[in-house]
Amino acid sequence: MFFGSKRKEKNNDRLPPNQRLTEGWPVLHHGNVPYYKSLEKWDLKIFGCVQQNKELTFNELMNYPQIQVRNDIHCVTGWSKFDNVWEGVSVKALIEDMSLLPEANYVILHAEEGWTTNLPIEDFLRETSLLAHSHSGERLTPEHGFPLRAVVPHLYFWKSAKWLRGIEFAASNTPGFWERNGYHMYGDPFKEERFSWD
Ligand SMILES: Nc1nc2c(c(=O)[nH]1)N[C@H]1C(S)=C(S)[C@@H](COP(=O)(O)O)O[C@H]1N2
Ligand SMILES: [Mo]
Repeated sequence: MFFGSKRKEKNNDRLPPNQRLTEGWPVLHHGNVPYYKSLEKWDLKIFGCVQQNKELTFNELMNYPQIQVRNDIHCVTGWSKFDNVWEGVSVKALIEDMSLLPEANYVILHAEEGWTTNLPIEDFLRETSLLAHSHSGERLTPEHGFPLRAVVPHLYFWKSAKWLRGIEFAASNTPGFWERNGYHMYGDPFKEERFSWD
């Protein structure tokens, strides 16, 4: 009894307001799942407020320092999933290699089919942000973002673009797909920044 209530107390710190814990892993997105037969035509474009635009092949990207992180994810629709183990390229290490212009204050992540999401550059550059290719030691499935997705765990999970194809640095904060449709420009789950009016 004592341990039970103690655990509950701990979970309450860890679970943002009005979220419930899920054991499975829901699949959620707008649009179609891309199914890649090969990654020959895949690239990641880095552009905007940088000295030089870059287009990296999947293999070139994999040469950057990789990290493994464990974190909790929180979807704005109300589910949270604890203890996700991700593996992928460290955003910080990748971006250190790009010469950003001083006005690069925001990031727009571009996914397949023109889907986008926006966030401040400091949030993207956190040590816990990564471009993940694996979850729980296995390659991402097409539904969860194969071959590469962003993971920015301290914001609601819609900021973690699946099927990432571009990273744009921008001087101003331009709303992405869900942000244009009423979602919050920042999206801190612990402050319940779900909608633009929150
Ligand atoms: N490209 C793309 N990425 C996306 C989305 C999307 O619609 N398109 N939806 C977001 C939302 S709302 C959530 S909750 C998570 C869901 O990721 P999952 O399906 O791996 O759980 O992906 C995010 N990334
Ligand atoms: Mo979501």
